[in-house]
Amino acid sequence: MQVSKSLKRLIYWELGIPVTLLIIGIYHGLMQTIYRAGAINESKMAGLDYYQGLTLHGVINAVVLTTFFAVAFSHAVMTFYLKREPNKTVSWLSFALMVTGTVMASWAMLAGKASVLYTFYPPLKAHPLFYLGAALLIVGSWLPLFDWARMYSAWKKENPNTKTPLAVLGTLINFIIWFVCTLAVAYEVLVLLLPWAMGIKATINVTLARTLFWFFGHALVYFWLLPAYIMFYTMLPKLAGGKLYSDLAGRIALFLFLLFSVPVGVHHQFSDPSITKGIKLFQGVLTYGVAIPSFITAFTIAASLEYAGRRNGAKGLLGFFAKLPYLDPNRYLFAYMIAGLFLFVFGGVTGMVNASYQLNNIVHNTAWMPGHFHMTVAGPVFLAIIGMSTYLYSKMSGKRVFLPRINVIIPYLWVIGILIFSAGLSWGGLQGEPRRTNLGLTYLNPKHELFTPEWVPTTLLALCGGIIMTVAAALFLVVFFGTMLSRRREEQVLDLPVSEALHNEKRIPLFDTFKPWLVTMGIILVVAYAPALLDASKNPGKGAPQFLPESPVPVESKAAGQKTGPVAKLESKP
Ligand code: HAS
Repeated sequence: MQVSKSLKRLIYWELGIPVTLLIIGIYHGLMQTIYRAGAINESKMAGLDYYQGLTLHGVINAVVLTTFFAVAFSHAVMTFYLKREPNKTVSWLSFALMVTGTVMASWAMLAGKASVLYTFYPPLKAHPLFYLGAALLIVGSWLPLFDWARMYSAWKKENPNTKTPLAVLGTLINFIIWFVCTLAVAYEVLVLLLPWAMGIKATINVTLARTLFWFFGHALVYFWLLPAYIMFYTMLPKLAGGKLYSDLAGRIALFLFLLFSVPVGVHHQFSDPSITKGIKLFQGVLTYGVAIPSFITAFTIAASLEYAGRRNGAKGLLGFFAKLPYLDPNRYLFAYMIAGLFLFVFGGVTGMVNASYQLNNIVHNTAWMPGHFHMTVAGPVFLAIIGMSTYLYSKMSGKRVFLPRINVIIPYLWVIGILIFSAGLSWGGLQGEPRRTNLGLTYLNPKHELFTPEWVPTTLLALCGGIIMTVAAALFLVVFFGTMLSRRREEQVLDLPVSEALHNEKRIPLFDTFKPWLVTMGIILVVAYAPALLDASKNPGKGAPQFLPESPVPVESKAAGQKTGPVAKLESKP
């Protein structure tokens, strides 16, 4: 379909800005693996220190890129399916707020005034502009939801008995989750962090801040994931040459995300002392609930791929795997999606390990954790984002994809990199290798008393994976910007692949309306979170020992001459 110049421009900017920033995000990802492998024994390189780099890496890749993309992609989906455009003023105002917020936060990070990582846990303190910037980015991304709701209700009035298109349903659900979960982080920023960062309040309730953050933080991961799921359900079967196995399965999965995405954040706080065991158990059980829609997705998409493979001539039980268009440059989106799904099998399994209260004790805050999340957010999510960014830009600008054969191998190269990288991290994590630590200064520095040789192979493996990932990401940048710089050769259109459903079940009103789901969501949220927030408010904790960026050992223990960490462990062995 044809769309206005204004919408085209808006989508180009919303895709182009975060992809440009990704250059910084990727550079700092590679630097992480280099520091951690002990190849650098310094606290900074090229004027940027380890924690500053890690903050830039997390904020740009996991927050800025994902949020800008979700808004751009959702504009495209809503316009394409509802055949009407979003309001210009609202969309550009949302864009302006997101850009202003990003500039403010980027300044604070680059100036070294906000090395607080993407979770900005207190007592780490950032410059007020970092918090304000984050708040503006979020508020900017809220605005389109209200406009899309208006577009949707106009469409619904004209089509009262037609099923809401699955992609539209997914988009609205995603942004409702986003709106609800970000209310908590907005409260954390405006009421707790900003007054403290500005010196108006002297102290802060760290546990409450963490609990509010994780109310937002786990739902955030589904806000990242749902655009990819929308692509898997509504585009992948068609690209594979088949049909979506069941439309109803997709609807059920999406509504389950609405119920379970938010009330599970305490599973990030299993080790926090102030929250009682009952709440941890309850949210642990709900965490298994939030895996159900992903299991539904795994079976539905596998069945859709099997159908496609058989249609393409496959025989035998698993022969369909051999009849899918893995390397077709004209259907490169298939490559990005199948590669992401493959990684998500491992991302899902490691997530189930994290969700277990007992196993979590072993892996919490170890390198296992980035191993898990690089197979989720840097797996299906990142691949869907970069593949779709190239696709949307190329279609809407009428420019052909630059280096199409390279483009189709990028996702597989990325998969190889991530598998090696995450294997190193997961292996190291099981041996106690900590996350978020400049290992090159201590544990991976042979001259240091904390040197831990067990982590040499694990960090080297992660370094090898990191180099391959960097090559894949650099190739993506060449393809994306190469496409931007090439000449227009085709008609400029907004066109998305649309999968028909093999089982197109008749419309069931419960799965085509939001009210009962929103009410149930509210009830589960209150039951899961009221006691957690009460606990956190009542028990602020007695305060953590002080750490300095250059050492994983608390200051007091160092002053008292005590050894901690693996050295202490080894010395205490009989
Ligand atoms: Fe997670 C920590 C539990 C999913 C991201 N997670 C994190 C962190 C991040 C993150 C960033 O319970 C770290 C936060 C921090 O900085 O501290 N996670 C889960 C569970 C799931 C899960 C149960 N996580 C995700 C997704 C993420 C993500 C999705 C990003 C997008 N996670 C945890 C827990 C922690 C945690 C604890 C805290 C740990 C701690 O101690 O700090 C589930 O949603 C996973 C369900 C997924 C599945 C997989 C389904 C498989 C599919 C693929 C099918 C493939 C096909 C194709 C059909 C059940 C759909 C096959 C093709 C071939 C060619 C073979």
